[in-house]
Amino acid sequence: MRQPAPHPEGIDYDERTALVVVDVQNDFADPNGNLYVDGGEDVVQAANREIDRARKAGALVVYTQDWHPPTTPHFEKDGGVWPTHCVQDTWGAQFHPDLVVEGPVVRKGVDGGDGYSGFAVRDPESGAESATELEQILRDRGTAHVVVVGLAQDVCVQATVLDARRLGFDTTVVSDATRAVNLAPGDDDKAYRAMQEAGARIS
Ligand code: VGL
Ligand code: ZN
Repeated sequence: MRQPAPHPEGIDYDERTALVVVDVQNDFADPNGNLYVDGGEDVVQAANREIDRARKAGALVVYTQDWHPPTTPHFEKDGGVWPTHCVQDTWGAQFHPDLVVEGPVVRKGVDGGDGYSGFAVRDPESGAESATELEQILRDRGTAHVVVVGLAQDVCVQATVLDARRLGFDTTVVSDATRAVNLAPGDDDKAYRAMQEAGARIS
């Protein structure tokens, strides 16, 4: 698949490019958040910079929002791996107040599924995957190129990038507009490698 040439001023946005802003929510991006990602607050300004460039070029900007019920096997207290975070209608689930939000919002994890990728949710009991509305939103716009920013690099950004590649989108992740959880040291490097092996470009 054709990869766009690196551009000195960053990504070349156009009408067939969609910027996907992954989970820039208080629980990840605010130091007081329940699943604060180191440096998460820096992602807000970097994401806003990409959002501004995208909008000026007529590119679609889509947002994902981790949106869990209070009880879900996604959470440590209920048998999962994560501290409780992004519970529906709480402060932690709200977008960071400085994030410019103008575009469709795709919520994931809504019915207790894992919802790492913006494109699909996974039933934690059966493992069955079902699509969110994200792919259709992109197809309706004739999207060819997907640019991904947000949190966290080694979890939801990675899952979203891998799905974007699986679905055939030319895909770029903007490295200064994402940060990793690093539950295990080196998860960030592993994630970049996996994304590159899937054909994504790291900008
Ligand atoms: C995420 C852990 C759990 C993310 C979501 O947005 O990267 N990470 N749920
Ligand atoms: Zn989550």
